[in-house]
Amino acid sequence: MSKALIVIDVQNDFCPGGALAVPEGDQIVPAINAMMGDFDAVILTQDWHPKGHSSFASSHPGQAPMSLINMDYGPQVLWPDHCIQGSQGAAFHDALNTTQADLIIRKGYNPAIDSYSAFFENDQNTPTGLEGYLRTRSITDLTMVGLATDFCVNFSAQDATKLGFSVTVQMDNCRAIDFDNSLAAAKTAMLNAGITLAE
Ligand code: VGL
Ligand code: ZN
Repeated sequence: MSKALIVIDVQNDFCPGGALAVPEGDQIVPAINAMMGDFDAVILTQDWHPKGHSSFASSHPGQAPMSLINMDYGPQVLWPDHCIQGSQGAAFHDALNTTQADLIIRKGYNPAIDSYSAFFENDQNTPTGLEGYLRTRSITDLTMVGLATDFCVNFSAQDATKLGFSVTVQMDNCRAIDFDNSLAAAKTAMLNAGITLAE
Protein backbone atom coordinates (compact mmCIF):
# COMPACT_ATOMS: atom_id res chain seq x y z
CA MET A 1 0.00 0.00 0.00
CA SER A 2 1.38 3.37 -1.02
CA LYS A 3 -0.20 6.64 -0.08
CA ALA A 4 -0.20 10.05 -1.70
CA LEU A 5 -0.99 13.53 -0.49
CA ILE A 6 -2.97 15.40 -3.14
CA VAL A 7 -2.76 19.17 -2.62
CA ILE A 8 -5.54 20.83 -4.56
CA ASP A 9 -5.17 24.31 -6.11
CA VAL A 10 -3.24 26.19 -3.41
CA GLN A 11 -2.81 29.11 -5.80
CA ASN A 12 -2.74 32.89 -5.35
CA ASP A 13 -6.12 33.46 -7.00
CA PHE A 14 -7.81 31.24 -4.38
CA CYS A 15 -6.11 33.06 -1.49
CA PRO A 16 -7.10 36.40 0.08
CA GLY A 17 -6.38 39.17 -2.45
CA GLY A 18 -6.86 36.78 -5.38
CA ALA A 19 -9.46 36.82 -8.15
CA LEU A 20 -11.57 34.02 -6.63
CA ALA A 21 -10.46 34.33 -3.04
CA VAL A 22 -11.45 31.58 -0.63
CA PRO A 23 -11.75 32.94 2.94
CA GLU A 24 -8.62 31.93 4.92
CA GLY A 25 -7.29 30.09 1.86
CA ASP A 26 -3.72 31.00 2.79
CA GLN A 27 -4.01 29.80 6.40
CA ILE A 28 -3.79 26.12 5.53
CA VAL A 29 -0.37 26.36 3.86
CA PRO A 30 1.92 25.72 6.88
CA ALA A 31 -0.09 22.67 7.96
CA ILE A 32 -0.07 21.27 4.42
CA ASN A 33 3.70 21.67 4.21
CA ALA A 34 4.02 19.84 7.53
CA MET A 35 2.04 16.84 6.20
CA MET A 36 4.20 16.25 3.13
CA GLY A 37 6.85 14.11 4.84
CA ASP A 38 4.27 11.51 5.87
CA PHE A 39 3.47 10.31 2.32
CA ASP A 40 5.10 8.17 -0.37
CA ALA A 41 4.18 10.78 -2.98
CA VAL A 42 3.14 14.42 -2.94
CA ILE A 43 1.07 15.66 -5.88
CA LEU A 44 0.01 19.25 -6.47
CA THR A 45 -2.84 20.28 -8.73
CA GLN A 46 -2.93 23.63 -10.51
CA ASP A 47 -6.04 25.22 -11.99
CA TRP A 48 -4.74 26.42 -15.38
CA HIS A 49 -7.19 28.23 -17.66
CA PRO A 50 -6.55 29.87 -21.02
CA LYS A 51 -7.74 33.47 -21.39
CA GLY A 52 -11.44 33.61 -22.30
CA HIS A 53 -12.14 30.19 -20.72
CA SER A 54 -15.76 29.05 -20.98
CA SER A 55 -16.11 28.91 -17.16
CA PHE A 56 -15.54 32.68 -16.93
CA ALA A 57 -18.61 34.92 -16.67
CA SER A 58 -16.71 37.41 -18.88
CA SER A 59 -16.95 34.91 -21.75
CA HIS A 60 -20.77 34.98 -21.62
CA PRO A 61 -22.15 38.46 -22.37
CA GLY A 62 -24.83 39.51 -19.89
CA GLN A 63 -23.90 36.86 -17.29
CA ALA A 64 -22.65 37.87 -13.85
CA PRO A 65 -20.04 35.94 -11.90
CA MET A 66 -21.53 33.19 -9.71
CA SER A 67 -24.53 32.69 -12.01
CA LEU A 68 -25.32 29.22 -13.32
CA ILE A 69 -25.59 28.26 -16.99
CA ASN A 70 -26.13 25.06 -18.90
CA MET A 71 -23.18 23.81 -20.91
CA ASP A 72 -23.26 20.82 -23.27
CA TYR A 73 -21.96 18.71 -20.37
CA GLY A 74 -24.42 20.05 -17.73
CA PRO A 75 -24.76 22.98 -15.30
CA GLN A 76 -21.73 25.19 -14.81
CA VAL A 77 -21.12 28.02 -12.32
CA LEU A 78 -19.67 31.09 -14.06
CA TRP A 79 -16.61 32.34 -12.20
CA PRO A 80 -14.66 35.56 -12.22
CA ASP A 81 -11.59 35.28 -14.48
CA HIS A 82 -9.02 33.31 -12.45
CA CYS A 83 -5.90 31.14 -12.71
CA ILE A 84 -4.96 32.31 -16.19
CA GLN A 85 -2.07 30.28 -17.56
CA GLY A 86 1.26 31.90 -16.67
CA SER A 87 -0.23 34.65 -14.46
CA GLN A 88 0.74 35.43 -10.86
CA GLY A 89 -2.77 34.42 -9.85
CA ALA A 90 -2.21 30.94 -11.24
CA ALA A 91 1.10 30.56 -9.39
CA PHE A 92 1.21 28.51 -6.19
CA HIS A 93 1.07 30.42 -2.93
CA ASP A 94 4.61 31.57 -2.13
CA ALA A 95 4.76 29.68 1.14
CA LEU A 96 3.67 26.32 -0.33
CA ASN A 97 6.51 23.82 -0.41
CA THR A 98 6.55 22.86 -4.08
CA THR A 99 10.05 21.35 -3.87
CA GLN A 100 8.69 18.19 -2.31
CA ALA A 101 6.15 17.55 -5.07
CA ASP A 102 6.69 14.50 -7.30
CA LEU A 103 4.06 15.64 -9.78
CA ILE A 104 2.23 18.85 -10.64
CA ILE A 105 -0.93 18.16 -12.59
CA ARG A 106 -2.69 20.98 -14.39
CA LYS A 107 -6.39 21.05 -15.21
CA GLY A 108 -8.92 23.38 -16.80
CA TYR A 109 -6.77 24.02 -19.88
CA ASN A 110 -9.49 22.84 -22.28
CA PRO A 111 -11.20 26.09 -23.42
CA ALA A 112 -14.63 24.48 -23.71
CA ILE A 113 -14.77 22.35 -20.52
CA ASP A 114 -14.10 23.27 -16.90
CA SER A 115 -12.28 20.79 -14.68
CA TYR A 116 -12.92 20.85 -10.94
CA SER A 117 -11.66 17.31 -10.45
CA ALA A 118 -8.01 16.32 -10.66
CA PHE A 119 -9.15 13.12 -12.46
CA PHE A 120 -11.80 14.08 -15.02
CA GLU A 121 -12.96 17.27 -16.67
CA ASN A 122 -16.50 18.46 -15.89
CA ASP A 123 -17.87 16.34 -18.76
CA GLN A 124 -17.03 13.50 -16.30
CA ASN A 125 -15.38 11.67 -19.16
CA THR A 126 -12.15 13.35 -20.31
CA PRO A 127 -9.29 12.09 -18.13
CA THR A 128 -6.43 14.28 -16.87
CA GLY A 129 -4.04 11.31 -16.66
CA LEU A 130 -3.75 11.34 -12.86
CA GLU A 131 -5.38 7.93 -12.49
CA GLY A 132 -2.73 6.29 -14.68
CA TYR A 133 0.06 8.02 -12.78
CA LEU A 134 -1.22 6.77 -9.43
CA ARG A 135 -1.85 3.21 -10.65
CA THR A 136 1.55 2.84 -12.27
CA ARG A 137 3.10 3.96 -8.98
CA SER A 138 0.93 1.46 -7.05
CA ILE A 139 -0.64 4.23 -5.00
CA THR A 140 -3.92 3.10 -3.44
CA ASP A 141 -4.60 5.56 -0.62
CA LEU A 142 -5.14 9.27 -1.09
CA THR A 143 -5.35 12.12 1.37
CA MET A 144 -6.66 15.38 -0.06
CA VAL A 145 -6.22 18.93 1.21
CA GLY A 146 -6.48 22.39 -0.35
CA LEU A 147 -8.96 24.67 -2.10
CA ALA A 148 -11.82 24.75 -2.38
CA THR A 149 -13.45 22.09 -0.18
CA ASP A 150 -16.83 22.38 -1.91
CA PHE A 151 -15.58 22.41 -5.52
CA CYS A 152 -12.22 21.02 -6.58
CA VAL A 153 -11.53 19.00 -3.41
CA ASN A 154 -15.06 17.57 -3.41
CA PHE A 155 -15.06 16.60 -7.10
CA SER A 156 -11.55 15.14 -6.89
CA ALA A 157 -12.41 13.09 -3.83
CA GLN A 158 -15.62 11.75 -5.37
CA ASP A 159 -13.92 10.78 -8.64
CA ALA A 160 -11.05 9.09 -6.79
CA THR A 161 -13.54 7.06 -4.77
CA LYS A 162 -15.41 6.01 -7.93
CA LEU A 163 -12.09 4.85 -9.36
CA GLY A 164 -11.53 2.62 -6.32
CA PHE A 165 -8.97 4.64 -4.35
CA SER A 166 -9.33 4.89 -0.60
CA VAL A 167 -9.88 8.60 0.09
CA THR A 168 -9.55 10.81 3.16
CA VAL A 169 -10.19 14.55 3.06
CA GLN A 170 -8.34 16.35 5.84
CA MET A 171 -10.98 19.01 6.46
CA ASP A 172 -8.82 21.22 8.73
CA ASN A 173 -6.44 21.75 5.84
CA CYS A 174 -9.14 22.73 3.34
CA ARG A 175 -11.15 25.92 3.00
CA ALA A 176 -14.47 26.44 1.17
CA ILE A 177 -16.02 29.00 -1.16
CA ASP A 178 -19.39 28.09 0.45
CA PHE A 179 -21.64 29.59 -2.17
CA ASP A 180 -25.36 28.74 -2.02
CA ASN A 181 -24.95 26.08 0.69
CA SER A 182 -22.28 24.33 -1.36
CA LEU A 183 -20.14 23.36 1.63
CA ALA A 184 -22.89 21.45 3.44
CA ALA A 185 -23.94 19.80 0.18
CA ALA A 186 -20.35 18.77 -0.54
CA LYS A 187 -19.87 17.29 2.94
CA THR A 188 -23.05 15.22 2.60
CA ALA A 189 -22.07 14.02 -0.86
CA MET A 190 -18.57 13.05 0.27
CA LEU A 191 -19.87 11.15 3.31
CA ASN A 192 -22.46 9.36 1.18
CA ALA A 193 -19.71 8.35 -1.24
CA GLY A 194 -17.77 6.69 1.59
CA ILE A 195 -15.05 9.31 1.83
CA THR A 196 -13.46 9.75 5.25
CA LEU A 197 -13.67 13.35 6.47
CA ALA A 198 -10.86 13.79 9.00
CA GLU A 199 -10.35 16.76 11.33
C1 VGL B 1 -12.06 25.98 -8.25
C2 VGL B 1 -13.85 27.19 -9.02
C3 VGL B 1 -13.24 27.35 -10.25
C4 VGL B 1 -11.43 25.23 -7.12
C5 VGL B 1 -11.45 26.11 -9.48
O1 VGL B 1 -10.19 25.07 -7.11
O2 VGL B 1 -12.18 24.78 -6.22
N1 VGL B 1 -13.27 26.50 -8.03
N2 VGL B 1 -12.04 26.81 -10.46
ZN1 ZN C 1 -11.05 27.29 -12.28
